[in-house]
Amino acid sequence: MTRLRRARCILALTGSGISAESGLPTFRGTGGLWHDHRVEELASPAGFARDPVLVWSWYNQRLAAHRRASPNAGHYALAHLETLCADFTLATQNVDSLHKRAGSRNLLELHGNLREARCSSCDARRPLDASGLPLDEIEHECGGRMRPDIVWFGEPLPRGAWLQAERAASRADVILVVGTSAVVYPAAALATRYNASAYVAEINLEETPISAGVDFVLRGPAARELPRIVNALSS
Ligand code: BJW
Repeated sequence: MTRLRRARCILALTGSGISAESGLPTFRGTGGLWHDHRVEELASPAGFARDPVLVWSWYNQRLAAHRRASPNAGHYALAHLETLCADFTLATQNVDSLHKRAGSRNLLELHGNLREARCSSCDARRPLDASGLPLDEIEHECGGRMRPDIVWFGEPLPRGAWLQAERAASRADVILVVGTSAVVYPAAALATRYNASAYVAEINLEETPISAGVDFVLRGPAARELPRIVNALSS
């Protein structure tokens, strides 16, 4: 807590676990499959080329769930923490927009978001409402295909967001790693590979590949642990 209180620069890295208490499923582990398809099959350019209707069905269903969900106490605690720290960056792997809806401002959506679809050929964009993209509108008039505006396996992260995240990791005094299995790169590298002197705290229900190397571990749900930390800081 002292390290966090004294921190001049904080980076928070979040994954799907922070949205679990908003009712959204995580990717891996129990319930991390969708109709017997692995995430890697659905969230990849090859998977999209093979079966765009299947992939859009998955994203449309997820988008509807995102819109029904509300930010939880963990999302709000990070938005509040940002107001207490002059140099605060939130890098999320999530595409559910819950951090944005909770009021986080210096937010880097490393894996994109589901607010828009874009054409894989001409880059035309269209906003997505709660029902997502109609399956008969996947084919775009230019001959390309509309795809979700998110980052699939094998694709580079948005350059600007990634550079800002790298810089925030390099200068951070404290790095909070929340609700991520820390197996997907390059996002996971932000936790441990950019700054040997940062104090790294992990908040997760389970052990992850980075647990043994971090400075502090809180084994509990993010929606409980984050408000506890932030309330203690602001009291
Ligand atoms: C709770 C909780 C509660 C539950 N409270 N906690 C070999 C080595 C290293 C890298 C590679 C490699 N082979 C291939 C790669 C690269 C690849 C990669 O990392 N693969 C690994 C899986 C091996 N990475 C990429 O391809 C990336 N791009 C890239 O590297 O580009 C290079 C390039 C450069 C230049 C040109 C071209 C290319 C892109 C990665 C994109 C990932 N995309 C996805 C899907 C898209 C978005 C979407 O559909 O939503 O992003 S995959 C999926 O995993 C999604 C997530 O954002 C991401 C991370 O998952 P997350 O959030 O951590 O979820 P889970 O389920 O894994 O974990 C949840 C955690 O929460 C658990 O730990 C629970 O315990 C915890 N929890 N409830 C607190 N209440």
